[in-house]
Amino acid sequence: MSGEDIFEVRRFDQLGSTNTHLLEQARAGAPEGTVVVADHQSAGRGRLGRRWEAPPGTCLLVSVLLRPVTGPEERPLATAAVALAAVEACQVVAGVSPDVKWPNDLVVADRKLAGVLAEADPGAGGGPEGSVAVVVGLGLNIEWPGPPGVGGTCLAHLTGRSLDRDRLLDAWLCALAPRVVALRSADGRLDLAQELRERCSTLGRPVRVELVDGSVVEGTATGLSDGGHLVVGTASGPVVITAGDVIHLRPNGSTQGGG
Ligand code: BT5
Repeated sequence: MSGEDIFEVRRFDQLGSTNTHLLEQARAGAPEGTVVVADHQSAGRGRLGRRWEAPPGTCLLVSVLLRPVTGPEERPLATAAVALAAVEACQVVAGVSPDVKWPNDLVVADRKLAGVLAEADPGAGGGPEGSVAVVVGLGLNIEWPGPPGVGGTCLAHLTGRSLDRDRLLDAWLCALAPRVVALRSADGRLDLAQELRERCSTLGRPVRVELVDGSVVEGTATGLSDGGHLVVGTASGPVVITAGDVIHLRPNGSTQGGG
């Protein structure tokens, strides 16, 4: 079975941002499982107003519309479902096994291979009662390692060969399908959280977490909650992080790469 038997895939040569486009479609009533893919984005977005950049045709730029019934406390698991499906697609198509750097990066040897952006729109109903639209976008570098200075990498550099974007898209959709089902049940969400723990290279590391309000938490990443939040052990006890930029520190406290 191909991924396009499971998801409704809409393809574009160019969009501002696949996430922005799909959020608009969600407001217009698009169903769960709608997928938007573009060869190029003129205004690709990262978190907190940052940019996602990629020359045309070099990156898998794709977003999926989910309508989870869960509350915001479990929303990180939607990011995890997309990231873990991307890990599996890289393994199947490229023989590359990235780690997940909490909350939203795929990394190989601490270099950023992909980023995930989840955005909720409570105004875009239309799904099961109590659900909101959550659009989750993935940018996966295939031929270009990202802008200079960001410490990125791409599958072509990691494998020494060029890879077919459509095969990666199809492998990602096939890997995503069971994880979207998992998001719908309490047991499935526990399984996703456990899979994330097993893949997450942040766990066990000394970290500095920069929170959205500008404050900083430093300590050791000791665990992930069942909702996918990061637990950092600090001098004053454990702190649960719901959102932030994680910098992996070397044991002597120097940095190893940021968001
Ligand atoms: C992310 O944000 O990593 C989320 C990126 C999500 C992109 C996808 S593409 C499809 C969908 N549609 C969108 O508009 N977005 C999603 P964040 O953690 O904030 O990281 C952003 C930072 O990553 C930037 O500030 C740069 O430092 C770096 N960066 C930008 N482009 C990159 C690339 N191609 N490869 C590696 N790093 C990059």
